[in-house]
Amino acid sequence: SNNKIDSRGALIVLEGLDRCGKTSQCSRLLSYLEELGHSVESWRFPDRNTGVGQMISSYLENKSHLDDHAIHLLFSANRWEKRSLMESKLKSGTTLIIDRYSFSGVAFSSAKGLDVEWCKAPEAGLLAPDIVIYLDISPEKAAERGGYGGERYEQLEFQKRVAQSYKMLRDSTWKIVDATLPIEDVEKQLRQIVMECVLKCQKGKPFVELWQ
Ligand code: NYM
Repeated sequence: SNNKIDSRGALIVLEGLDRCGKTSQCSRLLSYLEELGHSVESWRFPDRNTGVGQMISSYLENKSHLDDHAIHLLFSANRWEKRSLMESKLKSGTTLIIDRYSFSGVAFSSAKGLDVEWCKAPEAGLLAPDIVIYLDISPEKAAERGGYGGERYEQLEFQKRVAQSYKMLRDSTWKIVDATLPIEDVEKQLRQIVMECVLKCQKGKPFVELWQ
């Protein structure tokens, strides 16, 4: 409509099985972008600091029991309670690097047997990531890395089903990165993917919502 460029931050999501290396790659990306002088924050879901997040945390630690549908909706609510802050950060030019998002929500709940379309429904209207980076590792290799804590879902058989669920969620916004490569090689690939995306968003890229 006019020639004003709506520059904004990029919404970058990292996804993958437990122990795929997401969390350390997120913090490496954060320092990389900070060093380049970008305005950037790293977030994670679940955000265990909110009231909803504390209910989720207690469920994951096996300190409480919840119906599979109920916990699914709490994970979703935990994203909805951050939606407006997310949009205003992005609009003000801050890039967000997010450790897990709606794809974890659908992959983990549908791995329990919940209907995929039912799982996607409460995510509709959340901001769609500009890019989803999937750190690809087989469930067996992830398990070999050890350090599965005692949390719910951290079991090989379950992770195999999660991997299958993730596969059907892939679309054109996904970049699949081999997470079994040396950590520096993974980092190098992520830097490239992320910088390209950050520049695109700086030039003005319209927001899209899940799940279209
Ligand atoms: N998880 C995470 C879900 O089941 N649904 C969701 O919507 C999200 C965001 O929580 N095993 C699961 C995946 C993980 C667990 O995540 C806790 P983390 O990254 O270990 O804190």
